[in-house]
Amino acid sequence: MVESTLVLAASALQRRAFLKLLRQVGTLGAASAFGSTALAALAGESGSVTLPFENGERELVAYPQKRPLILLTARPPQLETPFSVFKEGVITPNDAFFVRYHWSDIPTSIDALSYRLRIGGNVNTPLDLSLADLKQMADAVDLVAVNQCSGNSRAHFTPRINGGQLSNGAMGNARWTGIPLRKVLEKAGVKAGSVQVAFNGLDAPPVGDGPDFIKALNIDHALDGEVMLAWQMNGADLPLLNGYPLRLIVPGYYGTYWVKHLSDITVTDKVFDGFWMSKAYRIPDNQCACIEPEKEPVKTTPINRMNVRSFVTSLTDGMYVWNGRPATVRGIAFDGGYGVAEIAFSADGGKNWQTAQLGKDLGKYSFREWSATFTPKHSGKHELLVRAVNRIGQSQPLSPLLNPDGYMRNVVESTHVVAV
Ligand SMILES: Nc1nc2c(c(=O)[nH]1)N[C@H]1C(S)=C(S)[C@@H](COP(=O)(O)O)O[C@H]1N2
Ligand SMILES: [Mo]
Repeated sequence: MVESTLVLAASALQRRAFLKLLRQVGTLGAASAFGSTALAALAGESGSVTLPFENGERELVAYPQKRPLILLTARPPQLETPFSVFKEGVITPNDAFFVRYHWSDIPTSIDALSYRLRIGGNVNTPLDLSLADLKQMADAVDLVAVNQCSGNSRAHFTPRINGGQLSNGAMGNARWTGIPLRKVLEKAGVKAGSVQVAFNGLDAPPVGDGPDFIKALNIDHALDGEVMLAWQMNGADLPLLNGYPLRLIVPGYYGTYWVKHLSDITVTDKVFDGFWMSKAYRIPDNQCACIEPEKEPVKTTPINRMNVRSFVTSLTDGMYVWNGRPATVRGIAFDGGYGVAEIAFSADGGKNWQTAQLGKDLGKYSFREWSATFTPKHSGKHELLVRAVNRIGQSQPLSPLLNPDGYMRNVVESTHVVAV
């Protein structure tokens, strides 16, 4: 008892220190370029956090246009959003949005005037477009959508799974502005017999190191009118680290397809077989995308639509609530684009469930806020569980589903609070 109280006190202190840090450090100016200085030198260090798993100590580092974020790697920059950001609101601020890259050779300065997007391959008229051309091509459209890394939450698996040891902050929800990819493909004229469309950005592997990061979508998907070329995020230019000046938005799909600093779109007449499609980012080709521990899947398929998830955001492990008084718990839920239909909340580790109240609907690709009220009937620990169901009846497992890369974690999350 004494021991657990001490642990709680320590984590509360850490949390306070952490919040203080977040308040202290303002955001940097909205520059569209870092200049030529090494990125690492520009990143200001601002303390540290301990994430709730083994070897969870991380530095908080402020990169240009970013508030201090959780540093996973510096070369290339991989930054995670501190989970407390998700309780600020349903839209993730640009300066708090996570950052993921594969190769260290990333653009540190992009001139918006000389920037070009090339469309080629199996098309009638190859195009070479400026940002201004793109903005004139069609009416701009707006869409609120979640971008989540396939490996979000990977570090919460036990035993450990190889790959970036991410907590739950490799996701974010933003309002994206741009034009439908379809408009550009129609202008170029997709030839009959086209199979896929491949997307490349301005970043590259260091010489001799490996395959360029190129992703592909099936032709029907690319032409569905929802996949977007976006130049704005939450009403401002994309931050450089989130893909300035243009990125692909693939609503409902894992972030791996959301290619940043988009430079080349290539229509193909066969399935694109680059490394990042044919070897990496693949999941077991079955209903659950899962497999027993230590086993290798017989057949795999490219990772695709996100599964359904939900989180408590207003309370974290070890926080206190008043015994005998109603406490309102808030959180977020999302899925791969069917939309969240219902959220079940339990305050007693899953013995009893109640239906949570859903918040404002910002569209089927957005985070959806929810809230539920419970009154602790005894002092001490209470285990809060939350489980979302989407509009096609998909839900979250009570124990984690496994695949070799630790992708798509969506186990029912549990938060322990203490009634006093
Ligand atoms: N050009 C480029 N685009 C990229 C990547 C990359 O390495 N290079 N990584 C992808 C992956 S795996 C993810 S999860 C998202 C993350 O988007 P963000 O960095 O804006 O959060 O970007 C995607 N787009
Ligand atoms: Mo990712």
